Amino acid sequence: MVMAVAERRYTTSWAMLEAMREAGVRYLFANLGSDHTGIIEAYAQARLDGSAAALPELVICPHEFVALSAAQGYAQVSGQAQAVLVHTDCGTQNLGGALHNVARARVPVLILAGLTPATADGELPGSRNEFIHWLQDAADQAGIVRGYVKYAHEIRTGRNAKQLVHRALQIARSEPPGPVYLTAAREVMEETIPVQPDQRQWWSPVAPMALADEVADEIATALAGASAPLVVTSYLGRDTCAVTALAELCELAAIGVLESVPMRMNFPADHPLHLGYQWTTASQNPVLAEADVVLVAGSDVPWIPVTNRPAPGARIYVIDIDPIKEQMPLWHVPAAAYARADLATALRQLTARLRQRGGLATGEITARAGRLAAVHRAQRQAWAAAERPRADGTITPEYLVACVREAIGPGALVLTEAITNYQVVSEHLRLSRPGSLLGSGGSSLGWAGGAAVGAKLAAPEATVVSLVGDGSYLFSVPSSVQWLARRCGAPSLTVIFDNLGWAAPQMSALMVHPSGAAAEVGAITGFTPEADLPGVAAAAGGAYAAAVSQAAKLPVALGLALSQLRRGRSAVISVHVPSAAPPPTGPHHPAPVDPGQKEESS
Ligand SMILES: Cc1ncc(C[n+]2csc(CCOP(=O)(O)OP(=O)(O)O)c2C)c(N)n1
Ligand SMILES: [Mg+2]
Repeated sequence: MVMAVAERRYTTSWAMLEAMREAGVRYLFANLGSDHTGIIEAYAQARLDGSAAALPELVICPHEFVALSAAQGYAQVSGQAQAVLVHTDCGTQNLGGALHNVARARVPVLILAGLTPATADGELPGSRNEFIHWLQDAADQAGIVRGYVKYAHEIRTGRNAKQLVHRALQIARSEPPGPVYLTAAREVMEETIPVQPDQRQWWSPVAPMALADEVADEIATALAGASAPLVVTSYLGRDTCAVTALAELCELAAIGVLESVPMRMNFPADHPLHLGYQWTTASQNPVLAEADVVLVAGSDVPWIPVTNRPAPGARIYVIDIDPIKEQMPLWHVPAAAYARADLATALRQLTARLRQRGGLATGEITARAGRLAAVHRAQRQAWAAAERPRADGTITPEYLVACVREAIGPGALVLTEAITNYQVVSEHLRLSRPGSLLGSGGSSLGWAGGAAVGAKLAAPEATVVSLVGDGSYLFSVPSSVQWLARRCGAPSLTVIFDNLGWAAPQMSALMVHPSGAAAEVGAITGFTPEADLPGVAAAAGGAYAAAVSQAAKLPVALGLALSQLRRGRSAVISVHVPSAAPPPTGPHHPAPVDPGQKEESS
């Protein structure tokens, strides 16, 4: 019997998907619903007539938070905007904190959501025919995301669907990049329309912006005249060219670099001008205190003023594509000038200005470079001394990071969501390769799970390694993540810093109430009874799962996990480490948990 080939229709759904592909969207990370009938038909049609390459590849994601985190990870690695398809109303809500991360990290992602059908009596193809179509009629669906997206709009007719997809992606990709949100009712996505031509050449993102001449002059003059110039950066390394440009500038004028809340590899850890890292600081950083000219180049949190800030007389400059953080209600750095510019371009301008004007005192610069190199070396020596387990074999976070560093080598791509161990990860990983580090850019925990899948899809040759807290691991929806990783052949290694709970909120309480009830009682934020965290990954995605508590077993355990990874299987290894939160001062604390009880692998 000959099967009838389905009638080929050119629909709004097809046009939207085709436009995404034209704009360089490789993957559509999707969680589907009754609003997506036109999309499902388009993908099925593409399979029937062998035209799947005209559309983004459909990646089915069992959870929207994971879908958006995967799109973020892919875009962070590749620089190419990706797309996410979610259900109307509740599907949009389930994006949750992943949207905050994408917005804060300034990552280009197009989110497409359905709207419940706009007609109820069969007036148009796609009209309401299921009970949920009434329940999912949200009064202001875009209102769910409006505070986080650069652009939100409804596609009201298929006739300009391509135009709107390209426009949304142009806005998403233009600096500072970010998420955009498009919606369309089911009837609109079902509409048959005339074929829409390829429009890709008309929608490039806005070209990079340079410093105005007088601003470049002012900053170059300040740097040239400084006796202790310092660059502070958090995310300059999202453009790997900016890392090279920064090194050139700093070497020319012996400028130190301090990474504050580093979400990228911004400056090589082994460069003698690298002067360390700071996250949530409890005391003044001497490097920052000594600076007389501070250039903040790509940072949302260059310091936390209540504990750590530049000296009152220091002259501060801010160069950033987002220099005054319009999206943050309270933000201020007391700068002499704020400039909006592409960082690689601006840094090259400053280097050229310094070269042109000449007159840099060579002897002084050589002497300063020597002094900074000594500070750099002393920091590294102190860090190296901390890289050992306790006498009883307890694995310290420092020792764990050192073992991971030795096991994965310099070529790995590392994702960090290690929370109270962020600082330890920064200091002991010693990353020096541009593009070797990713952070969420925001604060909504669980990003690393989906992001690792997206990162691996973007860099299939890379060894992808996530360093996460146990709480962050559970926030990532690990069942969904691990199923997805196996389904799309994107394995990674996850190392869990398992301190049996949330250390961070306890530390927060102690910072505000150093000798209050929480200090006396101890952590009420612990996870007991203990869950089999790696077991979740084994069950959902066939991952290699192991738990380690004894230092002597750690290198072998990491080696086994990596050998599984090389064979294409994800691995999740939970490592018991002490909590960063201090022990209770009083007798009222819960019974201590022995982290050494469990030691197994599967
Ligand atoms: C989605 C989300 N919910 C809650 C928080 C608040 N929060 C910040 S840190 C933290 C605990 C993280 O635990 P874990 O990953 O185990 O790291 P640890 O604090 O133990 O180092 C929580 C709950 C958050 N940042 N994001
Ligand atoms: Mg924890």
